[in-house]
Amino acid sequence: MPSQRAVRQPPCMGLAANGGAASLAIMDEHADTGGDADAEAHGLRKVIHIDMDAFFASVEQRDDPALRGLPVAVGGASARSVVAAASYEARKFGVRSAMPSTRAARLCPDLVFRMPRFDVYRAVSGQIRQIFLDYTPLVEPLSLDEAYLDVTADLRGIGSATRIAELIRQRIRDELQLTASAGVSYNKFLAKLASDQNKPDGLCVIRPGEGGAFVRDLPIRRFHGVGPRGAEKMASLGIETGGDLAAQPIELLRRHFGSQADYLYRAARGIDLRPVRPDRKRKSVGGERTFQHDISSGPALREVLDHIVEIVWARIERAQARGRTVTLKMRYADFSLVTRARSVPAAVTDKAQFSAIGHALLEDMLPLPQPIRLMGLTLGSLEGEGEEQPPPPASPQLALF
Ligand code: TTP
Ligand code: MG
Ligand code: MG
Repeated sequence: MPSQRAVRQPPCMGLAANGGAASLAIMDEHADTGGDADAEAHGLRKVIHIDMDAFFASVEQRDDPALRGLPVAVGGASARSVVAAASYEARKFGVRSAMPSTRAARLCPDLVFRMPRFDVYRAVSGQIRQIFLDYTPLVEPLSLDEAYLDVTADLRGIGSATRIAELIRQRIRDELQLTASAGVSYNKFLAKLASDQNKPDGLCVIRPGEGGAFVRDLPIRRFHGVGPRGAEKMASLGIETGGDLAAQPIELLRRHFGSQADYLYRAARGIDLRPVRPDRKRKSVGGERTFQHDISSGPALREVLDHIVEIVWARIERAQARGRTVTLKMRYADFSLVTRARSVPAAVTDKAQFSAIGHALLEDMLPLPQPIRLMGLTLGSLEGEGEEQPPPPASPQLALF
């Protein structure tokens, strides 16, 4: 008798890189959510999530053939550096994003380190975005290498989300010599899970009715929006999987997870009502630092500003943010707050310019009337927000330290 303990197949139709047209056609009959009003009334959309494979590392391998097939880490090799991206060859050794570089080098002695080239990654990001926009105006970027697309009513009348996902993957391969993975489903939550399922160079479709089963055995840390701390808290409540989460009453989720509770409650059932938001308005990007001891001397202030520039610029890069206004904020020892802003005609495009504007604002304020306990720097007036100058940021920015 054959064993009854069959390996559980994820309810996801994966396609290998060269998935044949025949299998696509068969999938399409079932995969798409249908553009009819009935489906939409139930919150069903046709959503694709695209995510580039080992993005920074793949771009480095593309641009330097000597790196192809080798374990590559993008990031500094020094003791204080971390790996930003690891090629799939490097991942076989356990090398991962955010790992200290020294640990990565221990795991994989032949690891080749390359410094990041953000300008190139940004340019590629713009190119993939242009490809997406050929199929739908409803494109919501999540980071440089990924985006949600709502193709419920695609611009080319293709009708099949799976077909569109394959066309996009093929175009990324042909036009950019890079690979992307795609998830196709009826909402954002499931599409994002799906794009991760058959990485690299994979496609996964989660059809209507399959979401609940897909989520049931899913480790909770794979839920988009549940960070490492959230996962820890879940674990302390005995919630390890989507199924565990689905078993919790909404009241308990509200008590422990506040405003995220409704999202989690639905996600545990494969439901997500969030629309794909094109050109999501970005908040200003910034950061601030509160000092252990108040400072007032010019050299100390400049040094602190340099440090803040480094950290905030990294955030700007990550958020792919654009802005024309730099705002310097300082809180004096007596807690009074002062902000100074300067705008430039075109978006600030490099760190040196960002730093120079911040320093000019600081120099204008020296000497300070009293020591400060906090300094912050923000890039605002983000493109896509119209021509209006936004007010200086009123909301508290995330603390840097
Ligand atoms: P990801 O899409 O998370 O990862 P990836 O594209 O490298 O690999 P995967 O095939 O699993 O999608 O991130 C995209 C890029 O963002 C990544 O190439 C480098 C950068 N990044 C960091 O700089 N730090 C990080 O901690 C992570 C996760 C990514
Ligand atoms: Mg990626
Ligand atoms: Mg990504």
